Amino acid sequence: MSTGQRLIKERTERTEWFLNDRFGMFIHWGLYAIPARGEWVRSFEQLTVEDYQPYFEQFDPVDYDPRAWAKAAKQAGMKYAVLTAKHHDGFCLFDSKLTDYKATNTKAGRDLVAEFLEAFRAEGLKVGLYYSLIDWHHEDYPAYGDQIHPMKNNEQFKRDPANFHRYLTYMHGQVRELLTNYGKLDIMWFDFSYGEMSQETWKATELIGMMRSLQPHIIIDNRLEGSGEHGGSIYSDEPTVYAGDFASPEQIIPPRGITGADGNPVPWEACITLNNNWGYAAADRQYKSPATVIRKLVECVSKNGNLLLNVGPDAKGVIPRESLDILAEVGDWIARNGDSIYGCGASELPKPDWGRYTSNGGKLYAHVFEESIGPIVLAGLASRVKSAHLLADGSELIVNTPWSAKEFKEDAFVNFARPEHYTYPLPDKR
Ligand code: JFZ
Repeated sequence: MSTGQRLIKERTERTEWFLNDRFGMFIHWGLYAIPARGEWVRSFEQLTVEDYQPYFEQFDPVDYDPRAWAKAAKQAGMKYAVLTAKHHDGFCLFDSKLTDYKATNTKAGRDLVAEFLEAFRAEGLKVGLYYSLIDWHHEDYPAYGDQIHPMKNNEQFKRDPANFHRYLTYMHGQVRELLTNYGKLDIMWFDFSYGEMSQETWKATELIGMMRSLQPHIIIDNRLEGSGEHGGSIYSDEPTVYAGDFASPEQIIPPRGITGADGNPVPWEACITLNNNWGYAAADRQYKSPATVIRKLVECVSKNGNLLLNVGPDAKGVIPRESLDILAEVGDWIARNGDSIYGCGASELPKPDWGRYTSNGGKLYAHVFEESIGPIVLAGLASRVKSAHLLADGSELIVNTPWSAKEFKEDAFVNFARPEHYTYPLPDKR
């Protein structure tokens, strides 16, 4: 067995639970919840360290109750959650010994990561942490190239890249803290690589070696390597050790899922926001409807992928009401239809006209997205459909060929007596 084959085999074993669970909660939370203009505010508005400091002084999440977050996630049907332990602004929600720029030194006065982990584990969810490779606060993090980041004129632009090794010691040290002091972590979500800032610039082989020795089972995203066109060796049949366990398409669902060079599916997880921001953005009211979220979840599963759906709690620590309402409706649907999501993946059939299929090998789930004008057609399945039922209530659906469709001999026809008898009644009140 080649090294690449061994790495792919290990990846397959590690990601088994992940591909079964399918649906998780992403949580972007930090000082940026106070300006409430998204987590990139420091960069986009070219704020200096001093400009940003008041948010550190003000940070006081009096309503932070991770047990309420965990309940909302669980009721939404989510099986795991990933919290920003540190985002690009460098502020740590955890009690790192390696910096003073942390929640314990704010009015919060406590380790917010530890409380998050405890609360989510208590609800039976798997837990992950997002850790930003980029750090706008650390004095040894070098300036950005100017191709993607509007950081020119910022004081950080003058930093000396010769001291980058000190940042690497810090970054590796913090990852070691997270993997040592917080019990079993299921996911580590690094973000992100760009240009030269990727792969061994992060001392990625060493980092992964340390991580695997501390927590061999942990699954890691693919952003220690580049993203986008340099999507990384996770797609190849000879991945690097730091290629990651899953690909992380952002704000997009891959058109055809993701297949590796060996023809086998590559684990992936689309990360998607509920409105148009990751961090809390008070003015952003453009929330997706529950029906859209459900259909996007189905789309991910129908392409062998996961959905990591983001919430951005506010400065007090509260998940926005709009987000909670959407999650509640999604959860309502999953409570009745979860068998078509968990443990399911792509069916071998082409996408049907009226919606999507998911399958767990034994059963085929027909997700009817369109209003039907008659029976839905299961193209090519004439001799294969033994019976059909509504998943939500178990009621029988009649499979027969209408008189006007006798010539379509390859196909099966499933009847719906009334519109509300669609396989999956989708809430669409928005
Ligand atoms: C990154 C973060 O910058 C963002 O704040 C959020 O955390 C998201 C989940 O991940 O978003 C990216 C990452 C890479 C690119 C653009 C946005 N890129 O390579 O252009």
